[in-house]
Amino acid sequence: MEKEIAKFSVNYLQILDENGHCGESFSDLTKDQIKEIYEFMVLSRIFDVKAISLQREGLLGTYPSIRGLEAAQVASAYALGKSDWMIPAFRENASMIVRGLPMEMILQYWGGDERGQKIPVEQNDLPFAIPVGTQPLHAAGIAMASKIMNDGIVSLVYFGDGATSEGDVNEAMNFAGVFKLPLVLVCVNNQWAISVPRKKQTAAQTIAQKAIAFGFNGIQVDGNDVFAVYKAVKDALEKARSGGGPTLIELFTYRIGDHTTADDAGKYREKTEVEE
Ligand SMILES: Cc1ncc(C[n+]2csc(CCOP(=O)(O)OP(=O)(O)O)c2C)c(N)n1
Ligand SMILES: [Mg+2]
Repeated sequence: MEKEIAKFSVNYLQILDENGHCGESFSDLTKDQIKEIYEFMVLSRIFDVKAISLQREGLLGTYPSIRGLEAAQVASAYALGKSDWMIPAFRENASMIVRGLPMEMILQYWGGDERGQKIPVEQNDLPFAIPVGTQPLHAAGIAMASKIMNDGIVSLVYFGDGATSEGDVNEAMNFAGVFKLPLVLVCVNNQWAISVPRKKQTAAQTIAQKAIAFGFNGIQVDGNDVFAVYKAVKDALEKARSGGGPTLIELFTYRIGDHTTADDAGKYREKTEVEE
């Protein structure tokens, strides 16, 4: 006889609608904090536009744009505590700005000088990880150290939708689940990994649901909704800090620009998709 022994569901979080309207007032942030987040988003957009023109002038090497990803990066980094660890992939320019790394250092790095990623020792951030999907294992190690030392520090690691096809990312999630690590795994699902669309990374309906197989919670969040991103990350950080273990947060968003300045997305995706 066959019977149902387990049942799972995946939630989606959205607070702002697609026109930027907020149904009920959002009280997790003060007016001053909301203004500061907005300033970081505008600053990140200006940084991005400037970086692309510097690259076109030959002053930077290859640069990965964050256009459209400002809410995802700014709100998630903003939710972190000062001594929490931020472990980026290679695209988290805005997260680094929020964490306080001087913008000239970020430009220095994309200009080919690795000293631009020499993170000040008092800042608990790792440098960009260019090899796709390697950094979640580093993050799991850092979170394991926090657990052993019982220091109340939570680690947050970013990776892309493409990175979820790497074994390393799945190993990190498995390790985090088994050892109930204070780790927040943020998958920035921008729908593309260079020219490979999200549907070719996994047959699963969501990326969030992958957490279920590793024994912890996964949630899909509107990654363009700054309040939803903040709330999901803040809740996951609190849960991790109080011994509740890891959370996988899928930030559902869109890579508006090319993969990097070395790419031409017009060659492999429809204009209508980008417009939509
Ligand atoms: C191990 C490894 N394989 C391949 C590459 C080349 N590469 C750079 S970015 C990228 C796609 C990453 O896609 P995703 O994880 O969705 O991140 P996104 O670029 O969308 O931010 C690939 C294949 C690499 N840097 N490292
Ligand atoms: Mg991607």
